[in-house]
Amino acid sequence: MTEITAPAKKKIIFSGIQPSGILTLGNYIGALRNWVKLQDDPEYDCIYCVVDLHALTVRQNPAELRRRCVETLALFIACGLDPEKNIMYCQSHVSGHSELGWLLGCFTYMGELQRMTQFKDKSAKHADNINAGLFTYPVLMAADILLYGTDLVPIGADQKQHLEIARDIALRFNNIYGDVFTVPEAYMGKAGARIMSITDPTRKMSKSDEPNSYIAILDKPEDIRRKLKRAVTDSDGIIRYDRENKPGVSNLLDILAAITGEDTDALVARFEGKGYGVLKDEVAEAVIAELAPVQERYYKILADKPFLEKVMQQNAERAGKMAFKMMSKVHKKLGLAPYKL
Ligand code: ATP
Ligand code: LTN
Repeated sequence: MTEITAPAKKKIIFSGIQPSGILTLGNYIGALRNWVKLQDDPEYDCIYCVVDLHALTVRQNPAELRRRCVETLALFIACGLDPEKNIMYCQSHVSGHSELGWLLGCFTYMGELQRMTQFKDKSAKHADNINAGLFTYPVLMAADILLYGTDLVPIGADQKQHLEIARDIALRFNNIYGDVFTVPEAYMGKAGARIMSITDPTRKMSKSDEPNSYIAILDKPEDIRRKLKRAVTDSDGIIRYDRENKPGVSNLLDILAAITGEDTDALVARFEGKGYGVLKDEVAEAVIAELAPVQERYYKILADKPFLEKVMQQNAERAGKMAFKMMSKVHKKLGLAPYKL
């Protein structure tokens, strides 16, 4: 007799990117490229979010923010994410994110948030606007993740600390109320989890920094060549992988390794006896070739506003239904009065 078993439940993947600037090569290598790899894995259902509410922790120009949300979604698709296979939408279109953010804030300690390096970095950078949102940023991120029963969160190394808090909050909540949230795990690519700034290779490449410090996914070939020619290195002239003492050269090797799939040791051997100029040229050409098809698709997709609108609305609806289920469960567990008595 054949036994009939229920189909295994797929694991949920969730990740987000802020529409706080033009997406960088760091976002591409550290996040987007891994998302594309995951979409074809039959084990997972993937949810990718433009986290516009998070971007508000830093003052934004309204017209620019509105435009960037749509552009970011277009870029997701241009990078190879299929809107039929994945749920892709804007965070502010699903109210469950903010609602769960509030509720989880009541299960998060001040001391936990005070330890966050991103909070310390951003407070130093925006000393005139150290708002409470900047402080509770990780709680909203935890809400994003826990809202969907997420199993796996593809992120760059800079977000590891935030994921830890999301796990701690989930465990704390589950300890009190039973099994409500899935405790998520981080998923980090082997190479390129931390791409550094090209003008200061001791800091991570970041889209809200000064444009010469990053390579944007949409940069023109001549700009990529110019920026990489000026990339800060060191004066000893030897190509060697040593993140601590040679952060600039190591960053270039990391970028090349992430794009070509070669490992950094093999690259060092291949560049033996060569100068930094040769390395910079090769990195520039590899980056240009990698980004060219993305750029070509991007401008076509961006021109098709009805398509983008449909993707945005349909996907927000799908996400909204999942979020509603979780919110109902959370309300019940917490003892919030039901709408119908
Ligand atoms: P901002 O500068 O506005 O803080 P950001 O450029 O750091 O933004 P986010 O939108 O915060 O980018 O991050 C989106 C995703 O990209 C996250 O998973 C993050 O870990 C990853 N990421 C961002 N910068 C890098 C980087 N330099 N190297 C690798 N991954 C990165
Ligand atoms: N905090 C992240 C962006 C982000 C995110 C998320 C990433 C917001 N919500 C949920 C993964 C899962 C950042 O600053 N890079």
